[in-house]
Amino acid sequence: MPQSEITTLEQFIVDQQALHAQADGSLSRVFRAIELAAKIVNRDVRKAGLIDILGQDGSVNTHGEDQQKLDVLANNIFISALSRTGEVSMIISEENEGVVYVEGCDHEKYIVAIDPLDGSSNIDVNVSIGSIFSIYKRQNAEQSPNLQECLQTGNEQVAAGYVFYGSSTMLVYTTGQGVNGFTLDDALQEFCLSHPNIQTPSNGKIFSVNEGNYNDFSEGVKSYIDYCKSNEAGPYKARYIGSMIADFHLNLLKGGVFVDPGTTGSPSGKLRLMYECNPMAFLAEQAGGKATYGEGSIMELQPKELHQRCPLFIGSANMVDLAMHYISEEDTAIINR
Ligand code: P6P
Repeated sequence: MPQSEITTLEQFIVDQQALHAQADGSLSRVFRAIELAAKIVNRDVRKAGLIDILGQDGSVNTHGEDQQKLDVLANNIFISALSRTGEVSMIISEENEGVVYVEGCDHEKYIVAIDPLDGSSNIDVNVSIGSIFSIYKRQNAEQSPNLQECLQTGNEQVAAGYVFYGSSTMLVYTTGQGVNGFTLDDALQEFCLSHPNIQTPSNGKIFSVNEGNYNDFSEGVKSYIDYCKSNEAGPYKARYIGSMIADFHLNLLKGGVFVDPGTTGSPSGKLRLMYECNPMAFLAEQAGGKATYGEGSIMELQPKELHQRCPLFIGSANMVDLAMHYISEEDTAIINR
């Protein structure tokens, strides 16, 4: 790409800020922190096999899951970068049970929810992983920061995105004006605009679900999966990487549907609402796709607690609609009970 055609993430952030007369640069500073954290985590992910940061670090996270060394490292990197912006009062992280209150920042504008390293079970086997972020504005920055302020619906997000440590490293995000993808140029150490204005196809031929759970799915989900594998559907191609960002990104660009539904053992599914489902739903809808928990839009769900789980059907609009024809009301977890 000729030098004259390169748009770096930094330039894009500056250009975007210029479009909003009232912008004071605070959100731009948050994005720059996320960009820096992404570059540092990328550096560590790319050399994980060479230094002692593979494997488990011997602790468990708030959900009782073994923490990988890179999980903890990524979490510390993102929290440190966000805390130093002076723009963030609270951080929600998959790796922290409670709200992380940023010291000396009680009256700042933003709340950031992160999954610092999603897909961590794949780290040691060199399968793609990623970091997810979701940014909210505080409704009243004059008050003392508190947990209740964090429990906003996904419709309140001011920005969301992910960093995908795949065959290349990409940062994909939205501020509500479409979805743009930036690829890290290793030599320049700059994220460069590579996927402007991403629009996900309305239809596709890919479905992503962990069929190992088939017997524990509801009858509606089973019938939908049977449809995906039928001659009527084509059948669709089954693609399941086991890292949501990788599965989501594949379906976003090529057209398809990613499904992580409730099961008899876990009626609300496995994925977390605040820092997995909501940010991906924002991106999906901004790219022309859809995201539902089985009845309504994911982003309408009122969170009741930080690490709340919810079922997720996300991807190409027509494919999500078709999935919903198979998923009757009693099939989906009764989230709001
Ligand atoms: P399963 C990774 O740990 C993750 O949170 C998501 O990235 C991924 O989609 C899901 O879990 C995979 O879960 O139970 O299908 O292996």
